[in-house]
This record gives sequence, C-alpha cells and structure tokens, in this order.
Amino acid sequence: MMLKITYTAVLRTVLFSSMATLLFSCAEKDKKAYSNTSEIPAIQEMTAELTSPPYVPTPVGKRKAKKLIVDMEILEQEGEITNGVRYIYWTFGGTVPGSFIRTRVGDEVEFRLKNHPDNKLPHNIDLHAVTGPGGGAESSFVAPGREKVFSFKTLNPGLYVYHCATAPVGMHIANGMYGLILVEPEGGLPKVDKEYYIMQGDFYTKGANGQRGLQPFDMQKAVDEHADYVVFNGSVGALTGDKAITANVGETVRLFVGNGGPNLVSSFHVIGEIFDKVYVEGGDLINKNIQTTLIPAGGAAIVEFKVDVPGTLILVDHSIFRAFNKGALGMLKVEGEENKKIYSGEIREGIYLPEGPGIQTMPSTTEVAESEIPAKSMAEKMEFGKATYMQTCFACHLGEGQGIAEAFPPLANSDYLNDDVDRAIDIVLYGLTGEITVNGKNYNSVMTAQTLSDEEVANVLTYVYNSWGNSKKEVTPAMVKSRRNESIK
Ligand code: HEC
Ligand SMILES: [Cu+2]
Repeated sequence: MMLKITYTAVLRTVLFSSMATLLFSCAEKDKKAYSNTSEIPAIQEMTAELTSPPYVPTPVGKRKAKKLIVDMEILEQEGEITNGVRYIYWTFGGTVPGSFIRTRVGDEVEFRLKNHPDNKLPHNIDLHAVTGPGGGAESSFVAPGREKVFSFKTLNPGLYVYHCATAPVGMHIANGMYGLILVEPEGGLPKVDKEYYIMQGDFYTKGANGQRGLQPFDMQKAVDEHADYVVFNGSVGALTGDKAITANVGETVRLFVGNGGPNLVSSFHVIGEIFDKVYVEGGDLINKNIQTTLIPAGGAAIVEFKVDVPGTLILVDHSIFRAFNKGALGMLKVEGEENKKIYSGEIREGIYLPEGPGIQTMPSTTEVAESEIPAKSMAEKMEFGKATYMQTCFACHLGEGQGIAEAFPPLANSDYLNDDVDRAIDIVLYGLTGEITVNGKNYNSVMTAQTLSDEEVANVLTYVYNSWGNSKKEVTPAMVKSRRNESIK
C-alpha cells in the first residue's frame, strides 16, 4: 500500500508541474485547426480495434476524433518463457506485451478495464498517454470479477507505454503488465508498407536462466536488477523462426518499439539495417540515419527503414549478452530480389561475424568459408577431423573426449551424442545452453557456437563419432548444410 501511495503521489507532482508546459506546446502544434487539442470535438462513438503483438490495428488515417471505447481484459495465465520454463504472466488482454491501442489526437477514450473472475489480484492501469493523476491508475483500480470505467482525452500525439501500477508496482510490471498506446497526429502518420509491435521486458525467476519447470518471480533478483531473461514480446523466441516478422524488398517497415522494463534500458538495434527515421522517444522529433536507439524503461520509439536486400535481419538489444544469452533477439525476414550493388553475398574469404564469435543463436550467414579441400576418403576425414578437434574442441572436451566432471560433458561413449546426429550438428553450429544429461550425469552450462565450415563440422563430428566407443556415424557436409538451412527457414 505504501508503495502505491508513494508512486501516485510522485506522479501527481510531476504531472501537475509539467501540465502547463504540455498544454502550451500542444496548442503550438495544432494551432492550424484548434488553439488547443483539448478543444478537438469527438463526434460519434466507435469501439477500438485491439491487436496482439506483433500486430497493430489499422491506421487512423483521416478519421475524425471520436469517442473511442477500449475494452481491456486482465488475465493472469501460465505461459512459457523459453523451452520447458513456465511462468505465470499477468497480462492486459492475454499477451505480453498487452493489446496495442491505436487512437488519434482528440479522441475521447472510454476505458473499460475488466479483471477476470479467475484472477487472484486487483490491478489497474497507468497510461502514459493520459493527462491526469496516475495516468488513470487511481480510477481504474479493479478487483477480480469487477469492471472499472474511466475516460480521458488524448491531447498529445506520440507512442506511449501503459502499465499496471498496483503495489508492488515493480512486480506487476515484471510479470508482464505493460503495452503500448499510439496517439496519431491529425491526418495520421505517413503511410508505410508494414507495421509491427515489439516490446522489450526483463524477467526474474527463482531458477537460473534455462532452469525448467514452473518458475516463480524472484523479488530479490528484481530489486538487484539481475535479469534472468531479457526478451522481446514476452518470451525467448517470440519473434524468431516461423514467428519472425516479414517484409518484401523495397518496402518500408515501421516498428513501434516499447520497453516495459521494469529495470533495463534497451539499446535497440537491427543487425543489417540503418533506421532511416527514428521518432525519438516516441515523440515528434525525427532523427535520421540511426544505428542504435535508446529506449528507456517505460518509454518507446518509432523506427522506420526501407528494406533493400533479402535476408534475415536480427533485432537485438545491443547490450549484447542480453541478445545472445538472455533472449533479446528477434528476426525480420526479408524476401525478394538480390541487389549485389547494395550487398554482395559473394565474398568467400573468411566469415563476417559483426558481433564476434561468442554467438549462440545467431542464424548463420548462408556463405561460410570452405577453408578445407573436401576430404575424399574416410581416412582423410578422420585426419582433418582430428586436426579441427585438437584446435577447437580439445580445450573443453579434452584429448580422449573424456570431458571434465561437472563442467564439460564427455564426448567419449556419450549417449547424448549417439542419440541424435542432427542435434549434435546443431550444437556445433549454434552452441548449447541449459540442462542436459549425458551418461546419467547432469550438466548445465554454455557451449558457444563454433565458427566452422560445413566441411570442418562434418569432419570433426565424423572423427568424434568414430572414436572412443561412439556409434561410428559418418557426417557429410550436405547434412551440415541442411541443418544450416533449417535454422534460416
Ligand atoms: C569452451 C568449451 C567448449 C568447446 C570449445 C566445445 N564444447 Fe562442446 N560442450 C561444452 C559444454 C559446456 C557443453 C554442455 C552444454 C550444456 O550443458 O548446456 C558441451 C556439449 C557438447 C555436446 C553435447 C553433449 C555430449 O557430451 O554429447 C557435444 C556433442 C559437443 N559439445 C561437441 C563439441 C564439439 C564437436 C566441439 C568442437 C567442434 C565442441 N563441443 C567444443 C563446451 C565446449
Ligand atoms: Cu497488476
């Protein structure tokens, strides 16, 4: 209770002191039509379209300001934060982040907040787009099985965060209670080809990253800001593989990017693109030609870029361990014609890894240097394979594949290895993290991705499979190649 009072009291002070300035600058912006956006008449009533991430509702275009009904349902529900790791999310509309709300300046929003009867706790909502005490928090505090209604007028165009502000506020946010509300300017935002909704959040679990089972929230880790997961759209992999967002060559993509926090600031970057435009902090100021934009906890940005060449663009928080070790990684798959002038995929000398070699889930480039002459015989494969082994695997798995107790699993006579060849190929290509059992013993560590050509991976695994009592399988470069393609798909 103390927390809530403090929070709203602080907000109230901040809001009142800045209200005069806010209103004044609004009047400036919209003086063509109205001396003040609060005077824009809201005619007729309509129900707001709400969407789940990564999708956004239809643009407002030229529609007039209206009385807009927003029906939002709070749901506390179990989900998966990553493979085998379950978490009870608290959500606005059943997703993390919550449903996207799209309005225009001058709308009179009638907000109907429903707390599902199966929920355990009261909640409320603080929308940063609201001019008024607590951003609506006080008027919307609602117990399970109840509904609260309040209304507000959107005075300032921009992209805003909303979140639960019920004590303990940090815990409600950490469990996923945040989302975005867009207030479009008069006449709407310029038209683009694709729009998506992405929101970063940090999560704190009792178990370490990857520890399976239902994981409760860890208050101490949250207070210490030691996140186990940093993710886009609520879970690891929410925007990768077949859940990647898409675009075609030549299209302009607009991303509405928010950061729910509760703690961490995002250094939002798209590997392989430059933002043509950034609406800095979601406001009116447009910056151009930006590589990485900072998105504060409880803040947002709109980024836009035209995609010129096909391939997979990687969305990251460039505080890079978060991306490759904690989950803050998404994909935008671009299809269409190559343009060799803009990007030549033909260079065969070496490997371009802009983020360094310690990458675990980075989808591989399609071109990897073939540093070896193809091995012709089994004897050659064993010879080349052993050379690669001694150079790259030896340090951890040791000379006879015996590994090191508690730290590095054995490759000698390994049931885990012999069980699944594709999995073994993937481990070498992409690395491995999380708990595994090898010959009855548990390991929970990290093996980083190995930067090897298809030929080298084939040879080293053939060597491992044909040594130390293993199952004598032969791995071919074609098998490795097909695993690479698998992950790019
Ligand atoms: C920096 C240390 C390191 C290097 C180098 C390394 N590994 Fe690993 N490897 C590990 C760790 C740690 C694990 C277990 C990961 C886990 O528990 O999540 C592992 C697991 C494995 C596994 C699955 C478990 C098993 O025993 O069957 C295979 C297969 C494997 N590594 C093969 C290789 C091969 C082949 C190479 C060389 C190309 C290699 N590793 C290089 C550290 C390393
Ligand atoms: Cu809440």
